[in-house]
Amino acid sequence: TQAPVNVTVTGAAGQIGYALLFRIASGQLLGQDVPVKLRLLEIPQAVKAAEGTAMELEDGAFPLLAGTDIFDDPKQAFEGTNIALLVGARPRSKGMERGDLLEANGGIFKPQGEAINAGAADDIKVLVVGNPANTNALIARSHAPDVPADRFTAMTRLDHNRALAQLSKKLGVPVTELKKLAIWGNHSATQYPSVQHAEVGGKSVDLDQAWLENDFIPTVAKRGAAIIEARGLSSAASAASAAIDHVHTWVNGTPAGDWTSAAVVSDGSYGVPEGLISSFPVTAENGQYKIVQGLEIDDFSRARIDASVAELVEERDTVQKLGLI
Ligand code: NAX
Repeated sequence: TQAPVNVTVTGAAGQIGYALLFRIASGQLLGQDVPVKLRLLEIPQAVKAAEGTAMELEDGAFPLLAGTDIFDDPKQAFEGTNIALLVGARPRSKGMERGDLLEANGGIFKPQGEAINAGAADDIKVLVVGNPANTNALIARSHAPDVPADRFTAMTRLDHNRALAQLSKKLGVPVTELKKLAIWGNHSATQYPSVQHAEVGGKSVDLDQAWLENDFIPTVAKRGAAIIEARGLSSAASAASAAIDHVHTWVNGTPAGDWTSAAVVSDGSYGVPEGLISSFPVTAENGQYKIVQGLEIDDFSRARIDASVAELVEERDTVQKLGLI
């Protein structure tokens, strides 16, 4: 039998953690034949709550769960880890400026990057969920110089799934009929959900530009705020589900003739400055995400991509000034 895969989850006592851990334990992250060992990282004040979640994990008697360990030290939590889901982050509190937010998160993602560099397994794959996800990933990555850059990703799969769901509803077709949607740029309100290359039942689709601009794009980009408004809490189960999808696709690949979306380190493709962690249409093969190449970008898309990438550049410049990268 296979040795368990080590999966580290940070922010394990939070609401995404609560939805995520049980799906990992049940085999949905890596497959029904892959045992997993969970390594939970929390801040000291939340370790007790994480212990409660670990008790419930035990009570699930999951056949694939080889054990759960809890840490409040990143060095230990990332020791030997194969997959790291960086969920815990510092939320924006009232009156907090953007720079303060980036600085507070730098205090989390810098030591985590260093710990990954020092102790993670050679095949480490990192997904950053905690916001601001793209720039947090950039910070972690810049402190892990020995880890190949393409192992650091940030999550825009939730945005991708939201886009699929909205288009499916609009066209009255199941999501399985939709292909080649893409999220570009930052996981923020500036993101660009693109249907420029979308296919429905194998054919390109002609959508009303007014609907795209006034309905589809803002609905997808502001969905997080709408969930908070309705639920009184931010998206959690859907975010956990997207994190599962992101890693599952990374490991198992994308189906032929389709792609998905992920924020990955830019190689300069489509004019996105090299080194930025920006969302692109991506395929996965042999455990590697690759930016889909050679797509024609129309003027509308160009302007939207540039606007979101400009925000990422600004975030990068801010963390650079703060000495975080
Ligand atoms: P919660 O506040 O419920 O949980 C966060 C947990 O992280 C807490 O238990 C906290 O103790 C822990 N934590 C804080 N600092 C830590 C550190 N240094 N090491 C380890 N753990 C630490 O938030 P939750 O709703 O679970 O959301 C987590 C993050 O996901 C937030 O930053 C949120 O903004 C982000 N999201 C990202 C999404 C995406 O698509 N990329 C969508 C959903 C979500 O909004």
